[in-house]
Amino acid sequence: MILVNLIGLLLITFIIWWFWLYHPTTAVMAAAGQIIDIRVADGVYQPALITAVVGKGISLRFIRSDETACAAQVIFPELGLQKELPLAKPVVIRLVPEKAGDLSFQCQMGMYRGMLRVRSK
Ligand SMILES: [Cu+2]
Repeated sequence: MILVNLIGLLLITFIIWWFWLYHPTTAVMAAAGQIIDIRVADGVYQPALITAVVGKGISLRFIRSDETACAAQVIFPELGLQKELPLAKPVVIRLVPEKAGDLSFQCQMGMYRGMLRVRSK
């Protein structure tokens, strides 16, 4: 009984950490016009944090190797952008960030999560 409680507690701790406390730390900086490859596998985008500059277009190339339906879409909620990610078929999303700030992207359930950090210059 205690063991079951303990496992439950660990699970809750993990869920809280994953959804609210976890933030990607290593950033990939995108030069203007550059294509950034983002791997979609094992529950994480890699890289999950990309920095860009206002007004400089970048391309994000999503390459999905996770077969689960969870990874089937990528969504940029702030941009109202939603794309299907077919398995093993790279999908390029071109963006020109219009203002500084963080643009998140995620799968439809919010399990996969990433961030596009836009700087003013
Ligand atoms: Cu998902």
